Amino acid sequence: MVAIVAVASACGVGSWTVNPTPSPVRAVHAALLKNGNVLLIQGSGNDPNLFAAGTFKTTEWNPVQNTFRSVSTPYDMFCSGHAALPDGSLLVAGGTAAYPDSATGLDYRGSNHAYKYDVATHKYVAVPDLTEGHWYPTLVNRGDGTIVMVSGLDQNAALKSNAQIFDSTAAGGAGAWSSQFTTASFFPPYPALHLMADGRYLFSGVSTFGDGSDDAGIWDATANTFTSVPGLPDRYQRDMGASVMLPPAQSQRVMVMGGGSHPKPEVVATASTAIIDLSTPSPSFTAGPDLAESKQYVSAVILPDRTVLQSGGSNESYLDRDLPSFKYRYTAQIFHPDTGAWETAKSSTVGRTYHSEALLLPDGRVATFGGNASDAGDPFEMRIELYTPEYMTKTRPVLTVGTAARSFARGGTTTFTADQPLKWVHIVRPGSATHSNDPDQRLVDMPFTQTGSSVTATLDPNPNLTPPGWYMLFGVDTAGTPSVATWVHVT
Ligand SMILES: [Cu+2]
Repeated sequence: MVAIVAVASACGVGSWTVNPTPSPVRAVHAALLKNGNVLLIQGSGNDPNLFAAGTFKTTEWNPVQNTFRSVSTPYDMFCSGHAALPDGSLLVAGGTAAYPDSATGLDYRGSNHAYKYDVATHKYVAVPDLTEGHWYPTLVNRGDGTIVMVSGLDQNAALKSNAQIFDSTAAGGAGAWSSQFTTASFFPPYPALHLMADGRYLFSGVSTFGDGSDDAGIWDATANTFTSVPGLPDRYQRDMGASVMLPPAQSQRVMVMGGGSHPKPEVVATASTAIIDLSTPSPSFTAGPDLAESKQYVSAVILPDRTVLQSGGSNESYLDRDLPSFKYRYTAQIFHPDTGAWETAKSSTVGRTYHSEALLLPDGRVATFGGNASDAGDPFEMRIELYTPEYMTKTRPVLTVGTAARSFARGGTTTFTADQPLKWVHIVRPGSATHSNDPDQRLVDMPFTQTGSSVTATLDPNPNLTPPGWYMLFGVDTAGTPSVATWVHVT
């Protein structure tokens, strides 16, 4: 392992800025849309009184203008799952049908509703209901543009590992769910699933409220078969750790970071990480370099210079937040997949725990949102804090991408101009995050040729590397500085 040379003072690289305007809604869910705005979904926002009143909220934040658009929210999307569809609309499924009921002793009950958020009209559009309720389901793309929805508490508050597959092109574009099936291996709520190049999924062992008893492994959603993978360290401390496919996706490596054991306050978080190389015949986890501090509720975000930012979290369950032992984790680090080393980033100033998220923005900054209970003493963290990486301060390469070049197929090419010689061209899937879970996040390398300013880049023909949809196209110059994003549509 190569030690990375410190490139800044001990306080770390980059900078953090608290957005002058807090979010008008509790950001339990955050998804970057193809128009560059961020959809922040509260639903009832973990407030039983709002649930009882039928008060469900969503806002669409424009990070350039710093404006918020209130969005009518048709059901309680609190603790739903979500993933972008091929046309860029956001599929939202499941959520909350009822809060815990002390009279019956029932836990949260899952909603069976599903909608898609239409980016052009800023409205939720109904799609068919799920067969049963799902509270804490994971939604993740497949190479054919369908979406797998799996796990969660059902309408009777029973934890089930049932799956359905949504095809947005079925029924004349109205969409349809497949019949429900039970997954070959049990998946805990919000399982971290990563689409592999061969079309199967890695379940990395990270989840929300999973106790570690369910093996990490590889799931074939078509044949519904499962093969365990060995070697995940601290498997009983991966609750709300982070799990990310390292850039570029062609390397087929997934990294697990941190985690705890909510709601067991006696189990503190881990600082350990692990990496699995899915391109090998019998993949297994190997230990990676520790985080600077133990943390659960950690977020991991792919940056457009092919590194990964980790931020947020706490040393133990947020339920302990009033105990002297509880500590927010403000440290942030950048992982360099090429050297396998962490670089120290500037620490954040806002604490983030349960129900917090982080997303890459098209300009290359990272926006962080949400968290139950804030370090300012409020019941929910409404502040938005932005991380500005070092590359934002550099002269950045400028890509000029014509309209026709903004749509291409898997196996196809796109031609545009760049004002600098480039080192890399790649596309990044917009984030769709909740509970440290962002399963579709990926950066896909596009091999290219450059003659003067003219660049022609090719997208790998394998559909499983690049599920169809909207992506951010970046070029990176020979100094490692990325351009800002141009939105492209992959068909
Ligand atoms: Cu939750």
